[in-house]
Amino acid sequence: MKEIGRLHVLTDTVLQSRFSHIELTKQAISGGADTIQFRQKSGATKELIEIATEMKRVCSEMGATFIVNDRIDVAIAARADGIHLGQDDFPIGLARKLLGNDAIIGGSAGTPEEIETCVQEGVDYVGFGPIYATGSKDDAGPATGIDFLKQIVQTTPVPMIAIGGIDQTNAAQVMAAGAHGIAVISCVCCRDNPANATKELHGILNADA
Ligand code: TZP
Ligand code: MG
Repeated sequence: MKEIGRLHVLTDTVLQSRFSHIELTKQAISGGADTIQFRQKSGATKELIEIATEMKRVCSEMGATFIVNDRIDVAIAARADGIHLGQDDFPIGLARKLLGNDAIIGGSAGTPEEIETCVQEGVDYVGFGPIYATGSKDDAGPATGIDFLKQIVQTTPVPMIAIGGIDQTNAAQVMAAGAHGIAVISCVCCRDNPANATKELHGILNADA
């Protein structure tokens, strides 16, 4: 059975430039992140592969799952554990054929229809949101709200990773709504101390454990 992490940190060097993808990876894992997603929308492919390869090495050494956002070529080259694909990205079914059954494939969805598409195409988890308003993604769409998450989680047959505007103040509420886990950018990457910020989230997610 493929294990899907509960605390996904998406590394970002556009919203902030104090920490590199590698530094964020190390800090987030040391703070308790079980999944790191390399999210970089621009740059030379060769450079993306170099960064991803180092991130994969760090993740393996520190025991975290490594996912690449969007770029299946980079995921393959870096031997990532999986890929996260949006509705208009590389087709999920084709990614499965290329990466095989062991790969973790996540899909983004913001509506029940998009969830259905992801599930039919064979995702291992759905990244659902934005749950709350976010300034980290220009085309994120309207916030779904916590009540809708609560409702949609009941009928979704794969783990739901909630995303969008989630931070240390509302993560408990999101988990209580039935999400399998959370994915975050700014409340870790944009904080002075990403490791401590992750630790706070980890504490919230594991409060009942
Ligand atoms: N997909 C939906 S919302 C979002 C993505 C990548 C941005 C999440 O960033 P933040 O800073 O955690 O709101
Ligand atoms: Mg995408």
